Amino acid sequence: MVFVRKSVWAAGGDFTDPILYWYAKGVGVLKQRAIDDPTSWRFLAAIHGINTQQWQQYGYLTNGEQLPQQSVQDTYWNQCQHQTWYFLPWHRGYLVSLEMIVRDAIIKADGPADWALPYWNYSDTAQPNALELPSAFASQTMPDGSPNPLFVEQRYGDNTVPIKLPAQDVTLNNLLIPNFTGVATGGSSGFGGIKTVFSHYGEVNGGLESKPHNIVHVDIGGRNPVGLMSDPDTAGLDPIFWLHHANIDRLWEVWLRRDPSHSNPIESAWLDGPLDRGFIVPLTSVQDWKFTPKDVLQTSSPNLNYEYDDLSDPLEGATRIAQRLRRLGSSLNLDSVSFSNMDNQQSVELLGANSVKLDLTGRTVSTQVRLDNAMMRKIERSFTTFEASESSIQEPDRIFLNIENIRSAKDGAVIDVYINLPSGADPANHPDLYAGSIAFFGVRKASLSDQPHGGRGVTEVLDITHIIDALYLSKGLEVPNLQVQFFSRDELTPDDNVTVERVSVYRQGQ
Ligand SMILES: [Cu+2]
Repeated sequence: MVFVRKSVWAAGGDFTDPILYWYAKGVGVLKQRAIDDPTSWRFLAAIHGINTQQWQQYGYLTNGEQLPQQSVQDTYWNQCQHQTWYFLPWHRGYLVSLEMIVRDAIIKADGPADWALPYWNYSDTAQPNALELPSAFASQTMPDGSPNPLFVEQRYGDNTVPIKLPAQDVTLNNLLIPNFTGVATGGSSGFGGIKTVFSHYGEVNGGLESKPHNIVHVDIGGRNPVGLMSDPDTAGLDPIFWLHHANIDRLWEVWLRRDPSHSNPIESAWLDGPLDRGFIVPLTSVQDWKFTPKDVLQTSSPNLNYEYDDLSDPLEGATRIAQRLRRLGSSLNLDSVSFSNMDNQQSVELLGANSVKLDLTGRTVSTQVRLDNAMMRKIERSFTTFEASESSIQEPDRIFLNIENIRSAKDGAVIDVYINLPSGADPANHPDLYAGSIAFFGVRKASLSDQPHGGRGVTEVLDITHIIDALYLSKGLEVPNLQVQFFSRDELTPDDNVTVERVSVYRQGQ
């Protein structure tokens, strides 16, 4: 039997859905287990990440409680892969572990033997409630009046009840990214992330990881105070975590199917990696599973054994290049044009950078990136030569804004980034100048200098090609600089210590 993961909305998102009713029951059983039991709720959450101080503060750990032996902690805990091309395969194995352990608990409680983890498709525009936290997670009690194991007090969201995600945060443009693997510096960070070793905290966010993954985390967890879902060291404690990640896992499958040119990496460094520390999760209290990305490529394979009820393409076959050429008024017959997606063979060059480290205290900060004149002429040429012929088409250069080495003492912030907004203008009135958003999920830990990563913080790469296209069409590229504006969704204090080492702009092309 292949288990079918269904939409949380398939039966309304409340406890009349047996999948959610039994998920709550199963989570309740796991929550009763001691933290040194590998099938307990807290052991499983600690595999993602644990900070004992935060756990105590939130009541998930009592002072002096017996933790597993250090060697067990070193093997299993603090494994989650972020800012890396292992982000998707690691989380896939992690979900399988949780799903098997919860199913086992459900079956032992006489629940359905075919139970599978549901997913939360917040981007489903056909579903009127898609953006709302499903009510089974929002109510404090079960139908019989007992406490609801799916309810979490530490979800602060945007202070609306129930939590509702901003629609702009769950758009799926990143499904248009052609390559799985990004380039390490300056250019596209790929759909799946950049090549790294074992990366509990890395540096550059990949496309799907950035959005919708990171931003949905902090939209649910909130920031004042920082809720469970906003920090990777507490996120796995929230039962909604698993439905969010099932959706991210589903979007990986959607991406692979929606365009025949989309594919997973074939390098052994990915398939058999990481070599410096392997992935391992429990399947039962006595059985482990060591896995590599190669082991999790087919969801229907015997060790994974699941499929999704819906893998349809939310973008209905749209491709990034066709969208772009249409935007540029191309007269080419797009159906007869073929493009190669060899991002990794393209060159990446710096166009310019700002000159000062930024302190993002407050709500609005702006900086100027001076652009290299010769580089801009080069980009201009890439626009004027691409129309040459349908058989030898070259896409004009793509342009990427890099927000480098973002550091913060706290997770949970969301900063919207705009380019060349007229001074005093309301960003809401200029969606065409929106570059993207940075959501702080894992930035706190990536900023600590005692971590393997050395406290370099996180780098966000935003594709601003659409803004450069518009500049080209309106007044040409005779621009000496770009104004980059940061709008934090809430006030950042000096204690938050949010800084950006450098803001830079790169071209990627032939
Ligand atoms: Cu996550």
